[in-house]
Amino acid sequence: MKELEIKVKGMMCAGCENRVQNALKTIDGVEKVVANHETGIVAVSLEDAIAEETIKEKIEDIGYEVE
Ligand SMILES: [Cu+2]
Repeated sequence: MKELEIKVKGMMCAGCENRVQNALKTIDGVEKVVANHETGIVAVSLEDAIAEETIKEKIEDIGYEVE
């Protein structure tokens, strides 16, 4: 298990936090996601085998920008 903190642009409210959290939880091996629109940080706990790139692509797929 590892932890990532990803800086994301474009989350404006709690609804955005939920969108990001729900999208990332659909990835197999993602255990926990906490998104904070005020800081722009998305904290992800995931299995070691999952590439950071996979997480970032998912965030971009739903319309947010990864810094
Ligand atoms: Cu929003």
